[in-house]
Amino acid sequence: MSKKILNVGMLGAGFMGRTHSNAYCQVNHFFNTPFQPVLKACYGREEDIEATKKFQEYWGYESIETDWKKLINRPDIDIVDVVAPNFLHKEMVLEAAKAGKKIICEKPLAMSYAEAQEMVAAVEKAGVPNMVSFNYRRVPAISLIKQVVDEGRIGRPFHYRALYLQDYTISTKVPAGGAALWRLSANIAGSGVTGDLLAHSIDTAEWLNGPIARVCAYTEIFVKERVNQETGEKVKITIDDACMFLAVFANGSIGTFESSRYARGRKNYNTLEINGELGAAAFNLEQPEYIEFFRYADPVTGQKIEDHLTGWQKILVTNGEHPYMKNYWVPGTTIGYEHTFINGLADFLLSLDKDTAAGAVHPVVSVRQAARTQLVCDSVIKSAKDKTWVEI
Ligand code: SOE
Repeated sequence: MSKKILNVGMLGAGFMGRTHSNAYCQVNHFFNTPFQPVLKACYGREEDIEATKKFQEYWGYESIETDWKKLINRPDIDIVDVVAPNFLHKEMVLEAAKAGKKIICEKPLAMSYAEAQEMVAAVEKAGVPNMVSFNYRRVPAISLIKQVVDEGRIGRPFHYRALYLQDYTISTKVPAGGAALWRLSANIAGSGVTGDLLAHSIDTAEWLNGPIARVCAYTEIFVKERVNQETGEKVKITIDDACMFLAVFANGSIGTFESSRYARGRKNYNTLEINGELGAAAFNLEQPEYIEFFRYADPVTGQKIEDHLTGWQKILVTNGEHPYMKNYWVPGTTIGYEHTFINGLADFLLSLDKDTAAGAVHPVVSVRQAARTQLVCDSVIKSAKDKTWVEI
């Protein structure tokens, strides 16, 4: 099948710029999408030009722009991919919607729910295809848990538990601001671990277990001042270094969420567990090809399964019948972090064409859905600030 060219404009050249660029390069090696992405142009600030040139060279972008508005409005750009720091997401998405471009945006969607609402209005008015990159939904194992929940194998859910832990900001010498550490500056990132890490946990939780109805949170800032990498001055840190919250889901189950960048030893420890009447399922990103599953009762009869081998099972999610896996290697061989972005992009590209849409494993996470996650994040921050429960 001859593929239709889709020219990509990448707005950012950092870590997420790499994960998204790789996905465009790889997607048609594994999925039969009707489009051929072409890495047409990437954006970087004038002062970051050397780093942007390296990025261009590594990934094969045809050109560089140092003015993101110019890049968005170039007639040869079809997809605008927003991977710039969070404070730029809104303006970039609004401009891309105005220009009628297809939009992919990194999480968190925005700095606040108010911004997110503006973005939803603009994108929906323009009627352009859009996706927010909540990549962990595209881990085959998490996707299998979604299937297990939808099949009724968990039954009535009681508990949901999520952890998202890192440890890279423990040293007081870690500066704030600058290309690598903008996540520590409130005016650039919006929030700390809540928007950066818990947004993932919340997105996955609501996908698996339905909407969160109310939250009660506590946040902490462990290092209150840091040197700004760009100005050399000491700045007050106002983002949440750690956040814990209790949640009540609309389905009556209750949840705990914990996130920190001070969890010594934890690098990208992203886990979840759901416990229901008929069964339970658990996932840990450090063993991404497995789910753990506890089968208590038959979802059809509701009867306890009598078996002397009852207990948690560790299931290797690499078979062709597991989500996404038929597109990769032979059973038993594994895939990794970068494939979550490839899987998400495949779903996006397949869903752009009515003839291939049914081939997408999951619907994409729209800007509207990501705004909902933003609302939960804002409610968590508000709850911590006001020291009270917040209804969502
Ligand atoms: C932060 O360190 C970060 O890169 C997040 O921004 C990503 O969303 C997460 O998946 C990995 O950690």
